[in-house]
Amino acid sequence: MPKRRSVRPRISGTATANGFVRDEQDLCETAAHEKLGLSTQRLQDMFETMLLARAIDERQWILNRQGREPFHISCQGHEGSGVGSAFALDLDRDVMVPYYRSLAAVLAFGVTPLDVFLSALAKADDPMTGGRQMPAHYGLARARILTSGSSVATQIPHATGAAAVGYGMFGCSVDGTDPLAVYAAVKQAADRARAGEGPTLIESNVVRLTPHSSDDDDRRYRPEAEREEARHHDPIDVFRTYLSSHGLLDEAADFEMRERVQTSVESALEEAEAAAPPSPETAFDHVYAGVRMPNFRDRLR
Ligand SMILES: Cc1ncc(C[n+]2csc(CCOP(=O)(O)OP(=O)(O)O)c2C)c(N)n1
Repeated sequence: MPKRRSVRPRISGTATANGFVRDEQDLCETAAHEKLGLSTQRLQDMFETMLLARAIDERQWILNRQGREPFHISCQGHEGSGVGSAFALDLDRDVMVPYYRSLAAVLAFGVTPLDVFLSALAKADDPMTGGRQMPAHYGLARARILTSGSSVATQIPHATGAAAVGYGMFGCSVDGTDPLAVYAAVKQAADRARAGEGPTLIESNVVRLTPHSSDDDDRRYRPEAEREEARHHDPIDVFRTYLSSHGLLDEAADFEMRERVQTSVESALEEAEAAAPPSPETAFDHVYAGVRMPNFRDRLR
């Protein structure tokens, strides 16, 4: 897992009129990470975080099918965008406002696999909401992640509140399957903001590799060709290809990371499953001030 530390890479790419920082030629054919000042260690941390998100997510689908996690909404396809954005930010200063597919981003910000499973399995020790929210509603004060509501797009006013945004803002569009393209864009946005140049709207173009959630079947509404095409843009493959073609990750390191990730997922799940559920009497805690859930079991006696 990446350490909570800040980096200050220099962006040498040029911003075009619409603020698009990624020059296709530039980032695809020459070493983007060098321009961004990213060390091999940091790149491997990014990749491992993507693998960890994917492994947790895959485990969650299984838990859902086994009836152990009530609902799952997947991050698959969003790992590159999540990692690229989170790694470009300062974990000691910046605030994240995620949505339900932001697993890789929140892991990079300090959420642990155990936090994720405690939340997904609605345990009392779930540090997000104490087992009161649906799975994938990330929010964690210690990691500077604002709590997320279920209503679509409500994170936008939250984020605007946090960032004091106005209209007519600087914007750019990036390939969200490429963590380095997203990193470059978010780093530039953060640098602009810190220099007092205002907010940036970044459109991060991602693929969704799964159905909308565990409760629908996308074969009924998405053509096979479209689903197949998305699989060719799997951000994990995109980044692995990048790292190996630049000699930054060999087979052995890749294998070792995947083993480590699986071990971490299995042990976190084991611990989360053994954890206690919240007691029924605490159902109103943190929801209504000063209201205690009646003890129905006593009344039925
Ligand atoms: C205000 C509101 N209306 C409807 C829903 C139900 N809902 C949950 S996710 C979703 C689709 C969101 O689509 P998009 O933002 O494109 O993200 P995707 O899930 O496809 O990644 C809807 C309609 C909701 N959560 N909130």
